[in-house]
Amino acid sequence: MLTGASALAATMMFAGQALAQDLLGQPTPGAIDLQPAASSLKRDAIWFHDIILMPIITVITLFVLGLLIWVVVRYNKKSNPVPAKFSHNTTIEIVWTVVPVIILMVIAIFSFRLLFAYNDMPKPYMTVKATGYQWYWGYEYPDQKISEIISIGLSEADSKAKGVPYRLAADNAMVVPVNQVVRVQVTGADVIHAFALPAFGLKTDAIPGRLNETWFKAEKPGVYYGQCSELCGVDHAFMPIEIKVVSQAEFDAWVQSKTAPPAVAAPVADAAAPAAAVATPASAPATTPAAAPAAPAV
Ligand SMILES: [Cu+2]
Repeated sequence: MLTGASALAATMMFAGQALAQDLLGQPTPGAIDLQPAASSLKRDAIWFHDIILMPIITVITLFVLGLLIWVVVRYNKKSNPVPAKFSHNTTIEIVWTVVPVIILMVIAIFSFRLLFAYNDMPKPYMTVKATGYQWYWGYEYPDQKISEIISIGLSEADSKAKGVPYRLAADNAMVVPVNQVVRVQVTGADVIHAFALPAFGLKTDAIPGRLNETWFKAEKPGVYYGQCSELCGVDHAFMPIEIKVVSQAEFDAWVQSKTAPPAVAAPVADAAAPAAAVATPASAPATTPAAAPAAPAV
């Protein structure tokens, strides 16, 4: 019991410490708790984990540990030389059947409530279709009439140069406005991928031939990172998800830059981006760490 309690205390201290300096939208080195929430769904998920699951599992673990220690100390050969002969006890058998059922029902009530919250999408402001490819993502904005923007993970050198986290940052982020409900339609073009972003509590399979749906409402502007979360081949670890949450005005300007005709002089850099992006899939394998540094030199 003492070992268990001290381990728990150490864990809680560690968690409390990590919590104080957790980064928003990306993992924190040395941290052990869930990433801080940036959407209501994630907040609900954290509540379910911290208030329902963790206390239950802690109590059960300590209870079982106590039982084990009790049996070892009280009923070993030395302290209990003549063991009892009975092998059934109706009362205890009913208790250890009914109590777990009640525990599971309590968990189920909160679990289903969270599940329904995920399915109960408010009226969306916009839709983004996220398609998983081997090994990058494509983001299409049907409402804004923006055709698919290819998003490829940055090489280690590029990440370092830009000061962004390697294997989390991408060349083109999914850009969305803050405080708006964004519906994400998720599918896969070749194999099964998974669209996951911890800060928004998202994890949806990207399955070829099927259109899955999830949603989020980002509460704070910023850059949020996730990763493909279904083993999808050799470069599975190199297809990050980057969502850039901006103000409504910035989003409108971004949409303008993506939809403006390429002939206009001012947004040349932006207008050129989709063309460059579309060209990249062919050279996508070049984003692997081994090939990436070599590519610019050639
Ligand atoms: Cu994948």
